[in-house]
Amino acid sequence: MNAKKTYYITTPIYYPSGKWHLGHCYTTVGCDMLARYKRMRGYDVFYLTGTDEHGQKIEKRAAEAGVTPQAFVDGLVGELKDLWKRLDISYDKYIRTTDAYHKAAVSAIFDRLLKKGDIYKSKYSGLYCTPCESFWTKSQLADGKCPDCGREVAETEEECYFFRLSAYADRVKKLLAETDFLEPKSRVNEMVNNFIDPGLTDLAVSRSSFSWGIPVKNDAGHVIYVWIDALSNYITALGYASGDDGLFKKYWPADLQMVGKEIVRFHSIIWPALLMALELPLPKKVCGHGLLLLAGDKMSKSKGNVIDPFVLVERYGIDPVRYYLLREVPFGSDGTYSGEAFLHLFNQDLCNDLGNLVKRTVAMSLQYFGGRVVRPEKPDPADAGFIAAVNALDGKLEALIDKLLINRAAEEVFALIGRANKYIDETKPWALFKEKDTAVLSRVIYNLLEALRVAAAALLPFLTVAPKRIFQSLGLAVPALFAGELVFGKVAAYQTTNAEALFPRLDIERELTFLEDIIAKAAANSVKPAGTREADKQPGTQEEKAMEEGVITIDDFMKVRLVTARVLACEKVEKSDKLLKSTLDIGGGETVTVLSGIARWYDPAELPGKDVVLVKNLAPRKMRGIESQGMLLCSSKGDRLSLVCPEKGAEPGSEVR
Ligand code: ME8
Repeated sequence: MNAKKTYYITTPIYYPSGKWHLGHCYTTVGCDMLARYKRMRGYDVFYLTGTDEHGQKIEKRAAEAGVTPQAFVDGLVGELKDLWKRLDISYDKYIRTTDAYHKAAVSAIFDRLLKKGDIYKSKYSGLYCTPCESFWTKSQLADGKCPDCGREVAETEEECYFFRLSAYADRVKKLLAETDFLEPKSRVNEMVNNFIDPGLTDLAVSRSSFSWGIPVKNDAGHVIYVWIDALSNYITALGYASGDDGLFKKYWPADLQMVGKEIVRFHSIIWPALLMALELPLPKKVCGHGLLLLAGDKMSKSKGNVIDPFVLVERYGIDPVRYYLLREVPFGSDGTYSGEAFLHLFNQDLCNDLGNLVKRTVAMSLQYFGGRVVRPEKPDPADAGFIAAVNALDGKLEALIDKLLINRAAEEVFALIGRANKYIDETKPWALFKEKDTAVLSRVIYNLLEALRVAAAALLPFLTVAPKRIFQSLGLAVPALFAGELVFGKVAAYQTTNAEALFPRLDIERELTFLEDIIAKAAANSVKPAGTREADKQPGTQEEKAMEEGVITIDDFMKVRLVTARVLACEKVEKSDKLLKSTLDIGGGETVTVLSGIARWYDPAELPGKDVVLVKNLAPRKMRGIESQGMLLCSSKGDRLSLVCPEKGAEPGSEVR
């Protein structure tokens, strides 16, 4: 019997140094979809993820938190594993670089390269960036600062070990320029022009300024550079250099190593050079995807501009979060997170398109045939187009996933769902029922059930909850493989059961407010980089204690700019039951537009001429496509709401204190 083809897929191993965010989920959910997809295509998949737990940054964070580095990373790793559980991530192994087997293997790898002469000891004098743990030459600096993080570098001289990266420059260049090793292609030029052509110098691969790392054997005071430690995880996880390398023999080289674009340099230059030095086969493909941005900036732990995935999953469920990550941003490009886009996909694709198709199809099968719907003797030629659309999905999926176009693949499944909904409108089963045209009606419902079944099967790698519920409603077992599944006409007879609503429709305005609050809360709770005033503040001061109790300082209060404003015009916002749009005179010849959720309490006609109080320096926010440039103050209790107005009226633009 032929052994199954293997497929080894990896995510980067993440730094447990701060809050986990939606950016980490982006890579992990993307790889999870691919792993599930390949399993369903019959591959023997090994999906690896994990954490990169050594280095100066983590040592420092732990010291700031007053715990040992091990205790610090243990806490964050626990949270990450919990997150992956909540997102149904089907990894086969989770590697921690603090695992004993990994440390021993990295030590052996270092030793081997030392013996071979690919690692040697020398003196380094140059410029060092502490947060990035990187040495730079003067010509590599950007405006005199670290080219990676933009921070100050310091003149350093120390003894350290070097990896002979320069010796592999030509082979690495050939690999990048002449093969499909690195995707997307746009990243190849970036690597060759910016890093290889200017000259690859040997890489300093030990550090002596801190101790949280894997020690260099027989040389106290030196630890192995965090990137050598981290990159090796992809082979140590399979048992390389451990004496038990069965998995390594089976799965290496990796089929796909997915990373964010900011670490492509490490994975497409240092990593292949290291493997060449170890005389090991190279991964078949490294893919550098784009980043998830928030308001144009990279979502990142240190900036605190993050979306908390725990909150999203808790409120909306696993499927909507997975769907958003897989559908919204084309792999390769950057994409900006938007609450509006998330909610739109929820209501439009999941609730309207998928939810309705399931509900209508299953309900009709029950109402018209008590759930028993049998395959027609032979299909009607009139249905040929519809059947062809169902059968075409298989090939489309395969071609798109081959090119890692996950979002396009999701689009194709939803195109079929849309086609099936349209088929209901075209065939009008309720009219056929009225006319007692049972044969045609049965054929139509069978066609719909088959389209739904194929779509649900195709969705299994993307969503992990809804497709299973659909199979239950269809009275079928959930398929483990695609083989023979994505074909129209497979089921001879259906016996459907009740279909509950899969995705309840969301109130967009309410949910937008909720989603914006998450961002505000994350920013307020973000870890401040060491060295900032906030991070240096001693806990336990009177000010700190007051803040913990929800008290604000006068400085905090003075940050809010409250002014009086006169309502010039007011109207209802189209398609909204809650919002009024007011044009306000704020003095000095300036006007602003403000949206307020007060339509239940005020008729737009009663507002013009009123003096009100405006929060003037609130960040603008778009609702229903209109930008609101502030907020009106209102008092509210229970069901009562009233605008706050200066008792004697006030000149527009008067300060409120
Ligand atoms: O770089 N958008 O760890 P890290 C999309 N330990 N993906 C994002 C993202 C965002 N805004 N933010 C993070 C490290 N990621 C090293 C890796 S591998 C041998 C060592 C994802 O915690 C993306 O995959 O900074 C990115 O490359 C990775 O998290 C960086 O995670």
